[in-house]
Amino acid sequence: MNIDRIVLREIKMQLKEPFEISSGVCYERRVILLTLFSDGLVAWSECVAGEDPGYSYETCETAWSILTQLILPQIIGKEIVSTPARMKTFDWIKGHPMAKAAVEMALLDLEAKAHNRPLSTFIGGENQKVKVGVSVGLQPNDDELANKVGAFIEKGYSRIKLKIKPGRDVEMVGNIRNLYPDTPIMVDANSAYTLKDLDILKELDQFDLMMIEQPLAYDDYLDHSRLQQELNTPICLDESIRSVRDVKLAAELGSCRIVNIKPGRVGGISSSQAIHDYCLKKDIPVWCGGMLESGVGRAHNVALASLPGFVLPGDISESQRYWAEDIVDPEFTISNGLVEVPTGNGIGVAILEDLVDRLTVQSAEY
Ligand code: OSB
Ligand code: MG
Repeated sequence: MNIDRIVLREIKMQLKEPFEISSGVCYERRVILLTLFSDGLVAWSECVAGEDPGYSYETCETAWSILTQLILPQIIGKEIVSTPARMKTFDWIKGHPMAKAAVEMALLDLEAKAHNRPLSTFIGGENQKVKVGVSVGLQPNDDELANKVGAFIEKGYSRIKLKIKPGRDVEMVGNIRNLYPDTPIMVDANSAYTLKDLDILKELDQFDLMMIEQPLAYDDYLDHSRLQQELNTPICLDESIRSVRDVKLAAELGSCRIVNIKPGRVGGISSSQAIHDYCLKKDIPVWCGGMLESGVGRAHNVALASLPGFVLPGDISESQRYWAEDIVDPEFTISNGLVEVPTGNGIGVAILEDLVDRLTVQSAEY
């Protein structure tokens, strides 16, 4: 596959409602889209870097810079024999997994299309439908949260994730648990606590939560291990897991019992597969996280979540949960708590290019 042309774009997508987590609020998603052209085929991926460095040090600016200055100039006009081999040539760049993941995932979409296969089965996926949950941001008050949760349960989501932070935790979660005694519920703190908050975190044990996601600092495996020993509820790591090496560390230390895999955070699909394979061997359940993706990133996530180790519902909600109008056709929809894995070649969805053009705020071409 020779890479004939590359387009990198930033588009602006208005969220239906602001999404608030312990580290900040997102009103509008700045989505970076990568398009690769090769021998008549067109491949797409999304870079999930954030608007600010509240979740990870990567931002739209850092990703744009790494992609345009270091990676894309090395891809244009080049023959790609295999995606892993090509990606290896970027190992010298330390970090920047979200920028690298965008390139890897576009190359995989291209490769799958060149083989006339869906991305899902091309990467070892087996399931035709994936279980999905919904991540509910912090709300102005408990009543609004309860209403939102009720509507999502009505929609059929198979688990509810509540964002928490100090001051919005035990009482808030207890209220939801009382209202919805049978719903699978989990919480996500996005690193808002320390071991000084042990008493609060222990109180969460009473609510029969599926897991507590990333309660402590993103780089603290030791304190997560100490906390896990004090809790009955499984800890799930998100921010802390950037590679299969991190998972091995966390598993050996007992820092978590569940792992959230986001391909952007770990540098792409191949790294996600390595984490998946290790966790499957170690009996650690995994699930696919989300970064408020457009339909492009969502299509990649759905393909990944079709691998057999993804036994827990992912943060892969339907397009309508985020956007008035998604940029893919068909958009993603939920039915009976499941999202269908596209069966077309590659990511298996068409891109609404006119809409993408209208939303574009900057672009670079090679
Ligand atoms: O911690 O999982 C997270 C969104 C942005 C940044 C971090 C997180 C999230 C979510 C949203 O929880 C999940 C989704 O895409 O629906
Ligand atoms: Mg999280």
